[in-house]
Amino acid sequence: CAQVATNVVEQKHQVSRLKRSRALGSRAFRGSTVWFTGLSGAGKTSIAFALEAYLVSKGIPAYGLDGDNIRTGLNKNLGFSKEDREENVRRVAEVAKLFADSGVVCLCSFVSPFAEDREVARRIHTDSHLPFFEVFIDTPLEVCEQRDTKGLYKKAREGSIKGFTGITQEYERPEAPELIVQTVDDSIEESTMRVIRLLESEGIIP
Ligand code: PPS
Ligand code: MG
Repeated sequence: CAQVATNVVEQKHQVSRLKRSRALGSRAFRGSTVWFTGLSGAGKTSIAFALEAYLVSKGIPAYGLDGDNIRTGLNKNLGFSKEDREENVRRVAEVAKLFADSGVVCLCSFVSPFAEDREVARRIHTDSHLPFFEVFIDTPLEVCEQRDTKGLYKKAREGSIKGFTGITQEYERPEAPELIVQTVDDSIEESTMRVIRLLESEGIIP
């Protein structure tokens, strides 16, 4: 068992969430996390980054954390085994919690194929009284594989990528996400609008 820190005591901030939000230019505290899950090629990054652009254009601070990007920095020591994906999601959720606490709408786009790991991400937020919205980008495997924007499905079928989600590793569909987005007949703009409607109905967007 790895060494863990003991004798650690929580240190309380002097600044409230509302005060911090005001310094960011927001009248109200809007800090929250939108967690996009779905197969590779489902549209997570496109929708999350379109939403980021929309929020920022409305003067709402937002920041997108994306699997491909995080895996070249913070999580560059992690691969795609079940254990590494669990740690990937856990670390990102902890970072997202900090963004949300700071008053930013944090947009996380990660395959996050395991329900247990997504539940951990949710708990990390709800334990700190921060809104967490799980958005399932429900694009069928056949469609993702047809698109194959990065050529990864081809490689996975040929056997040169091991443990590829949907091909040689499982994807556990969310059972009770806050929103399901079906991208097949919709444009990126239309899919993004569905998430915007959710955030409006939840009071994150005024
Ligand atoms: S996870 O499951 O949440 O830890 O994955 P994530 O951090 O989102 O990284 C997924 C991106 O990495 C590329 N890639 C793979 N995806 C799935 N399975 C395997 N084995 C794999 N190997 C590399 C791929 O570009 C994923 O990005 P998206 O945007 O989902 O296609
Ligand atoms: Mg992506």
